[in-house]
Amino acid sequence: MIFELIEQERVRQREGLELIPSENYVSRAVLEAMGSVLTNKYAEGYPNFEGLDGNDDEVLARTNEGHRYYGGQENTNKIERLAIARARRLFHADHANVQPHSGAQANNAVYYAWLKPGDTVLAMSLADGGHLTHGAPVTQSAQVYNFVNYDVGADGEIDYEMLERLARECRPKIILVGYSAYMKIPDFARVAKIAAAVPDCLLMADMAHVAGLIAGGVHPNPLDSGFHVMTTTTHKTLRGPRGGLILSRGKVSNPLKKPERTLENIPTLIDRAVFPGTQGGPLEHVIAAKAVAFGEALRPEFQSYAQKVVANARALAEALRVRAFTIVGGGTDNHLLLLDVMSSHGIDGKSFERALDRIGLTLNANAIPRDKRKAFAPSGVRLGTPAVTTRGLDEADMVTIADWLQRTAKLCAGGGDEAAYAALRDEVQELALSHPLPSDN
Ligand code: DSN
Repeated sequence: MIFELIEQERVRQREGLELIPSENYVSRAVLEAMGSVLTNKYAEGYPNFEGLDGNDDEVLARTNEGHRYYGGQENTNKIERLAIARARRLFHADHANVQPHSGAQANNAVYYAWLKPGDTVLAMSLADGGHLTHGAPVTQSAQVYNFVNYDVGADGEIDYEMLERLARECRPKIILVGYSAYMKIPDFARVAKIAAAVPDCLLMADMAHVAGLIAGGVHPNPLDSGFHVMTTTTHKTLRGPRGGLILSRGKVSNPLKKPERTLENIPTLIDRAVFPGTQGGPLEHVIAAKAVAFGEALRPEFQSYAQKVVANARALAEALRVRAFTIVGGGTDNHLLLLDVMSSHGIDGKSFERALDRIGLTLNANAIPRDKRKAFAPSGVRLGTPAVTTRGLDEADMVTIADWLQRTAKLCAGGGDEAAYAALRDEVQELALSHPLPSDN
């Protein structure tokens, strides 16, 4: 039963095109590492963190000791050391914790590592493009810590003046930059300067959406601009397995010994906050798949992939603009776009999402800044190019996709016609099937 459903999902992915900006298609090697016997193994604790500079062979030659609570770790220690070493190389970090099960777990671990209950975090509101885990009232962290929100301005950019004023007034213990629906490049150096005037303030970047663009050299790295910590998921632009990752700058020491609470010790404070602070056994099959994906991202081809993701997003934005779609912020500097389809076509985002599902194009309904509509039928949709670029689509294909979006928006606004939807579905399927999934190769 489950096997058949997985096969049906494979067919859905093959025959359709994925435009959700936080999704991607992994390689066969990543998929196989995920589905390996490593899922049988407990490995609570950490491998040894010494000797992680250098290439893979050097990392493996140096040590295979660890601080683990179970025997039989000769392979898991090596796998996790390689994952850590590759992540450090990819993101110029002093340390990497590869164990978070998700981006939410990664963010919560950083909060737990640095904050006391009631401490203030300055972050972007969910409504303006932030993330649930950045203090949305429904989350556990919002019950424990005091989240204060800055917004985006009318131009779609972070309101840096508001951020600076709030930092002065609230003295946050964390300033958090990083978003789920933001199309500009944050000015990390400007935020670092603001934070420098706040005592004991940790600079944290949640780069889940753009980590692959950072790895591919087309987006700045916050760790290069004075940020202490960067969290990310590993499955979006980074094109790895579903999971989380925490990168940090500072002194790396033995996680069994509690260090003094200083910004310098943040790598070890985070290790202790991940395990045993907020998680138990790490998912070594996922960590192996992360190591494979980091290895892929270290290759020169990945830089070319990242460049194409951004070029495709720009081409898609332009093709949508000339087809009268309203693009929030006027365009994009990264992999994603936010469209206000209520203002351009008089349809809500959820209806448009469902109409596109019928033709095999997948995206998600999304609120736009200062949206007056309810979350389940917001004014906008969010879409992006990481997955279709992996599939090999180019800028000319983005014009075709924009055309399908325009025709579907008209069908959706006009009540729809079954035959017209079916004809569009055939066109999408033909393009999709001519670009196999990477795991089919
Ligand atoms: N749920 C992710 C997204 O789609 O942006 C963020 O974690």
